[in-house]
Amino acid sequence: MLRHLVQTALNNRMGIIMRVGVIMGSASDLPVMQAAIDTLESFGIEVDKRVISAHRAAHALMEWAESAEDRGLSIIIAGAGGAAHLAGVIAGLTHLPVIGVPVRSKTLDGLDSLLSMVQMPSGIPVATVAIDGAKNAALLAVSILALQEPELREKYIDFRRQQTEKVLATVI
Ligand code: AIR
Repeated sequence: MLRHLVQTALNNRMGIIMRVGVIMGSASDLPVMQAAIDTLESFGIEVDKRVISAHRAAHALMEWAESAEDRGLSIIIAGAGGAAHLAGVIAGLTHLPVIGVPVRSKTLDGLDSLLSMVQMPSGIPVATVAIDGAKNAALLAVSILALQEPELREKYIDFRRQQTEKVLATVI
């Protein structure tokens, strides 16, 4: 937490404000979506967190998505379960990149979430990750932002290197 605050303060001092929106359809999605929040924050990225249901609060969602760029967001990560239209609706309302996280559902184990999110019609993309793949959603956002930010690029490459080293150091 402290590391994140220091990193964000440093970024802000350097005029670099990287802000990603993490939105979910219900507070019940938070245990899954927390991995996206934690991962983004570990890279010093500011997170704008919200719970807005595409079905229960459609008008509020429209307002949130349409003002996303003006509020400084550059990428949106949207997690929802069941009839998971959240990411697709947001993608239809903004030109910002949208990454969808299908959240595992009780009845169909998340297959419903996955299919309703991944099967977008041509012209409106949602980059859908695996069921409950919130961490990968954040890493994808980091790698996109890293294209423009050399320091973030170094950090991301370092993260990948450490991960590889850890795998290769595994003794069985
Ligand atoms: N949901 C909420 N509004 C529209 C959808 N698809 C999803 C939430 C959550 C699931 O419904 O994203 O994954 C169950 O929500 P709740 O609030 O009943 O726990």
